[in-house]
Amino acid sequence: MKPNYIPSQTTLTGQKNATEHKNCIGQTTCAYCGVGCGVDIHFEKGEPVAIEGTPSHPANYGKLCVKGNHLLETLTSEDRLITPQIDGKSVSWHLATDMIADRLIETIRSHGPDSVAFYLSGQLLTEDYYVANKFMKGYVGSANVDTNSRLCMSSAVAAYIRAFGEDIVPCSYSDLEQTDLLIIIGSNAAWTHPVLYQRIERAKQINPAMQIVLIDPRRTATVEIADKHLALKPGTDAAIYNGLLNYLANYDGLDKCFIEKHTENFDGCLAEAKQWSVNRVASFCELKVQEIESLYDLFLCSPRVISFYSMGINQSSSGTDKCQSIINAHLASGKLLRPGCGPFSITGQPNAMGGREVGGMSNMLTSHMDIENATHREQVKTFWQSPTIASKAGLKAVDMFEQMRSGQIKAVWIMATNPMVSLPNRPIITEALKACETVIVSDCVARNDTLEYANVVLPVSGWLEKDGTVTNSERVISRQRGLIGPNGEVKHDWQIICEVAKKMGFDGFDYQHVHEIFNEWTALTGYKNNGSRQLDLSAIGRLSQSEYNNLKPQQWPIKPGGDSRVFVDRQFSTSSGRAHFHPVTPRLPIQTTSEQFPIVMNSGRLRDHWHTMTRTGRSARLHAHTEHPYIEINPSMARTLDIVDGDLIRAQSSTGEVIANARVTDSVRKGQCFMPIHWSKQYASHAKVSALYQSVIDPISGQPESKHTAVRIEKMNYAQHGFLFLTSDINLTVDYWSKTRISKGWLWHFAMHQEGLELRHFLQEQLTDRYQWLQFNSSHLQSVVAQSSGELKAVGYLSNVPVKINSDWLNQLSISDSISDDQLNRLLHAQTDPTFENGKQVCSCFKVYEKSIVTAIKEGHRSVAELGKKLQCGTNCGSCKTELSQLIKTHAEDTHHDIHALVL
Ligand SMILES: Nc1nc2c(c(=O)[nH]1)N[C@H]1C(S)=C(S)[C@@H](COP(=O)(O)OP(=O)(O)OC[C@H]3O[C@@H](n4cnc5c(=O)[nH]c(N)nc54)[C@H](O)[C@@H]3O)O[C@H]1N2
Ligand SMILES: Nc1nc2c(c(=O)[nH]1)N[C@H]1C(S)=C(S)[C@@H](COP(=O)(O)OP(=O)(O)OC[C@H]3O[C@@H](n4cnc5c(=O)[nH]c(N)nc54)[C@H](O)[C@@H]3O)O[C@H]1N2
Ligand code: SF4
Ligand SMILES: [Mo]
Repeated sequence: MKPNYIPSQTTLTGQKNATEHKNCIGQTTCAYCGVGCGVDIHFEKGEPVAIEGTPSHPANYGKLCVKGNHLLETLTSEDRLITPQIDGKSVSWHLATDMIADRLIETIRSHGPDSVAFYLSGQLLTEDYYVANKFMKGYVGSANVDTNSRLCMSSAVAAYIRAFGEDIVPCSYSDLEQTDLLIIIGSNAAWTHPVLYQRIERAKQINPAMQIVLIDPRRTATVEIADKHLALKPGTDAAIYNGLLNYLANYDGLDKCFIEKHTENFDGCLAEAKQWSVNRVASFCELKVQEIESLYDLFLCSPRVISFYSMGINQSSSGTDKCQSIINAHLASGKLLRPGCGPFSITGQPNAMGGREVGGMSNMLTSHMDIENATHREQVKTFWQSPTIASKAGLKAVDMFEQMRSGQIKAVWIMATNPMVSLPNRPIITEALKACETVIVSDCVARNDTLEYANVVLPVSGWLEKDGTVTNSERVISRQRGLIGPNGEVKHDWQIICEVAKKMGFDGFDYQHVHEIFNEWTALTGYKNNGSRQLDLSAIGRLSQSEYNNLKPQQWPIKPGGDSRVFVDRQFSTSSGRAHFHPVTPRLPIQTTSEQFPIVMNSGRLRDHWHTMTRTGRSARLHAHTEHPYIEINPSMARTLDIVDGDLIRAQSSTGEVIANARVTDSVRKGQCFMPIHWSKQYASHAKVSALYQSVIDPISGQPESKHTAVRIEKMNYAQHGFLFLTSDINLTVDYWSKTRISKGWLWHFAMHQEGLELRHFLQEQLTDRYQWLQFNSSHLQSVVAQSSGELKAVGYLSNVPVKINSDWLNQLSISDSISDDQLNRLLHAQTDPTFENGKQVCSCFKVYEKSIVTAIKEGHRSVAELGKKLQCGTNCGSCKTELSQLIKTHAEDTHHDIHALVL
């Protein structure tokens, strides 16, 4: 019989390699988003060979999106961090942890507990997070322990706490299947929470009466599922919900009984909302009165409504109020805590929720206790038997880096996040890391933009090696299992923290196995809880190692009978037991446009990349969807600025600049542009979009305003444009470059201000191996091709205009054993083999390209299902289905025009 999981025997001293198990399936969870899908890993002869969704996991019931499907490709040992380093030199663990312990002790002794800080991540496991938080708050005695969740969830958290008295997400995924109206606001779920999106899509197929309204200034892939799209002026969402509350009051849409019995401060809240007539909302949000009215009518008349929100709401200088305005409308209408209803904040990272539960942020305690509450502090201290407890909230991410810059924080330990790329205002973050005397970075990769500033670098186990639990967006706790042995000398994050803690003389960190941390933490959630907080995991009980290894996904609150709805008795976690309304005055973004910077820059995610690409960047297949960074601009702006699609353009803000290819599209509104967040210094010279944002934050949550900054845009005029294929990676020192991975190497686009580069010479200098070189020069093009034993090793072009070469063709040539004279000739003349002119790869699972899809559409395959039957596209993970629908819309019309033209 096949085991349904592989236990990993992890101890502080050694690890048992789970791959000793031969042919079997190991179960764990996906490394990426907050949907928290279960994955089955198939092992053959101890090697992970295939991945599929776990059929029984309640988050995904067997489905996986494109990122999940390609997870195994990210497990390469290339560029893995495998040994600890001090100042760039490999050292033993013993030395590294000694040094950290000494430095922290010394810093705390000389400058006090608040001179040290931890900067953590929603990609840590709950157990890692728990010990890090215990270390700082209970033993160092400072609450300077913050996390990248500050950039992600903190506004949602602040609003839930303000409204419910506790950080409770009051919905489940199954609610999405039972609702009448789903408002998707500030989320591009089609790309960012794809498996959830597919659940919604299916729910709508089963119940076509279900209405979906998308509210996003951009027309994103998520529009495919929506009955209506409200492309509002960015930053104006709170007005929509204020106006809604007013409308509900005017048209008998209030649940007076619920308001009366279970809430407080409604009148104050309504008084503010009263000022928002439909007309005022429409003009504030730059929408039509009729668009607003029909949304409000839908809300009023639908018995069950969900507002599904994410970064378009949270990442704002008024994010907490925006979330609160959403909660206000649901409280007022009583449309929450019932099936198919509620204000549903969707978490981004795989364990953002776990981090919130253990109190991983600087203004929280642990187990949903309040750091400002002396009784809570005392309870936690007693439970931990810790020498101290932080007496006040610590610094939030942006302020924490500011205090590094000003010298108050002298030691920081960064784990599982890449702040140089993800925090706003890169110049400030650079100064902060340079100024900080001790920068410790725990990561899995050998290179990222933050590691460059570390004095001490620690190699950590990554996905499939690390072992613990995660909590997803609907409060389901799942095991993330360590199914393969660790690379090199890597250790788990919790192990490293515990080793340092012990060296510092702290006595609460003597765990032999990760399940002991889990047991301690779940017991703490129940300690003196007495029903005062929904987060009580004590019913899970003390688990043995094998029970822990076998732990099935569990949604909390954990109750007999399996109903895990929250606040069933309508007793909220506030001191009065009532939910709190809070009046909201809509505020516009702080980083506004000006004469100097007239255009709004929005930022967000792509379908096939994850954050700063340290993982998805390892998969050639995931690169294929979007090879190079781009900026979306509206056609009217493009005309004014004389920009055409594909031109290199520069966006400059008051803090920095980016350069990328223009994508001219009417999916962004006039006066706005959009850039994906994923490119770091490792992948492009000028595409770090966060550098454009100022350190502007929400006053309550401290969340940065990462969706709205002001830029000016101009076209770049380079003297020379180049294109390279190389089998190995190089440091390209030119004015502009970006690179993408193909299966046997890298492709670069580059550009230079100066003329006169001799390409062959330049490449020969970069490459140490000896190759056979072919060269072709014309008045406008230099081409070189290098081979070794018939294999293609390098291709380069330089011209005064951008050189377009099909990457699949190069990929194909790079993997063939020999290249024909005809292909060499084509290479030298930069003429792609016509069979490869396929357009972009739309379906990553079956490698289906735009050209064949368009041909099939023109042949009459006019639905996603028909395209799937013909070409297989969209039939595996389904992540490309929205793009297929968009192609059908565009090209079915084209065919219509073609026919029309023929008839004429
Ligand atoms: N493929 C992929 N999936 C991911 C991730 C990833 O890196 N890649 N990251 C994960 C993480 S950590 C997170 S936090 C989530 C984020 O998930 P999402 O929030 O869905 O993703 P984003 O693309 O950041 O932003 C969502 C949308 O907000 C819109 N927006 C901008 N300003 C406004 C506004 O003022 N109002 C409204 N209503 N909308 C606005 C943007 O146009 C964008 O389409 O994704 C998770 N999933
Ligand atoms: N302008 C703009 N900025 C944004 C956003 C935006 O939409 N616009 N989104 C924000 C949001 S929502 C988020 S969540 C952040 C994400 O931003 P980051 O958290 O900075 O991005 P990641 O690339 O996920 O960084 C994770 C790092 O941890 C490493 N790592 C992975 N697993 C582990 C582990 O188990 N242990 C350790 N120690 N290391 C590990 C990875 O190699 C990588 O270097 O970006 C934020 N910044
Ligand atoms: S939706 Fe995709 S990225 Fe998110 S957890 Fe599921 S498989 Fe992973
Ligand atoms: Mo996030």
